[in-house]
Amino acid sequence: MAGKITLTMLKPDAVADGYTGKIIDKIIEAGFKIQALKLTKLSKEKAEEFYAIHKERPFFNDLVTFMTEGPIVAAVLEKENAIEEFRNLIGATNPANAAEGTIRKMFAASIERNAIHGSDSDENAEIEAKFHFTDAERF
Ligand code: FUP
Repeated sequence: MAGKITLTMLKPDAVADGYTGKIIDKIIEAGFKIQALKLTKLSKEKAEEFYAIHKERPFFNDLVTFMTEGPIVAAVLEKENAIEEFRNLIGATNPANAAEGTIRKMFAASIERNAIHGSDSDENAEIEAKFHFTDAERF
């Protein structure tokens, strides 16, 4: 499966603002197959674990608070060259720098509240997919 999957989270801002359907539609239109999908909510501990790589960064506490403020939609997505293709679809981390037509450009308010996550490597995609889903939940 190397190179074929990415893990996304529609973040609490996007879900609360009612963009779930529109964002999933864009993902499917872009040619991604949904392997797994759920509405869930991160606990403080799980958010800290997911973003552990950013533990020492000044924005870490605000990031954890934001990611736990409401439900998220987690999904495993499958496509050839999934990591790069999906990061192109969602756009730059800061929506102010995101290209026209990207998900962050269309639906995100700021770098802190940027609507959507995409894995940054094949290795992390598998780790993040297992973080959210059991094998039995993936199709
Ligand atoms: P990305 O891979 O695009 O999700 O971005 P990063 O892994 O660099 O950052 C993870 C999350 O930390 C971002 F989605 C939002 C948050 N962040 C900030 O709040 N401030 C920053 O300066 C950088 C990232």
